[in-house]
Amino acid sequence: MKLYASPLACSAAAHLVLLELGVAHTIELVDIYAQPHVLIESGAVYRALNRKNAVPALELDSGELFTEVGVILQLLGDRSPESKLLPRLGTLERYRVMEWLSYVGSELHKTIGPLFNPAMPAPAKVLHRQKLARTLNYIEQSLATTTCLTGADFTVADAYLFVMLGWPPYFKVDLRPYPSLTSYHARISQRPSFLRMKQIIAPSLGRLNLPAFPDFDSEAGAESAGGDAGSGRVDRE
Ligand SMILES: N[C@@H](CCC(=O)N[C@@H](CS)C(=O)NCC(=O)O)C(=O)O
Repeated sequence: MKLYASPLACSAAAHLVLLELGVAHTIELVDIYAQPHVLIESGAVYRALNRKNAVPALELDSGELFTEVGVILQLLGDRSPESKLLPRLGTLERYRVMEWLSYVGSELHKTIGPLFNPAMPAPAKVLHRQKLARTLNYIEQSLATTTCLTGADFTVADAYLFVMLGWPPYFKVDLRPYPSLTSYHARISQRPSFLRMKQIIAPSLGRLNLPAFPDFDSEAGAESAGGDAGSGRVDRE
């Protein structure tokens, strides 16, 4: 299967899950900062492949294309039923993971995304930041008693949340007031899948003139991410 992805975008959650599962795959990088969005290798126009013109998109070996982070993560988990990344369909545990996927997608992803948009008026950004604080507070409280979102096991919902938590430093939202989120992010940063993903995406970050994945628990990380965001290469959603 092939994942259409952009190194720092939400598609990183699907990339992370592919690496967690150890499933054979290829990554086709899309420059979502170029207009029109193009495949980095061939220069082909991405919209011709995916009319939504957004990453991620997952192409199965049959040629079928699936979009939407929350669905791609479940599709991947269901194809590796032996893994603990996704409880079986029909179980209450599965609905807990789906509940988090939906919350991260609708309340966090789509609240943070507009903050990247340089055209978003300042008053609207203030409202988004307030909403973001409420959402982060809710997740902070949820993580105070568990190591992962639904308990002890890392699931596809954690992959999604983890990638979203990498974004706030780009627009100078300080996550240090959220100690559970900070230690959660630090723990997941040490997973072999993420360390491997960082190695894989490193060459493309330079090629796309993107900043490194930030360590938001360090002041330097937040500063460098914020500074690079000013270059306009992450001002996109
Ligand atoms: N509803 C989609 C949204 C995906 C999305 O927002 N992708 C962003 C990157 S995080 C993107 O490709 N943006 C490019 C653009 O909007 O031009 C999903 O959940 O997968």
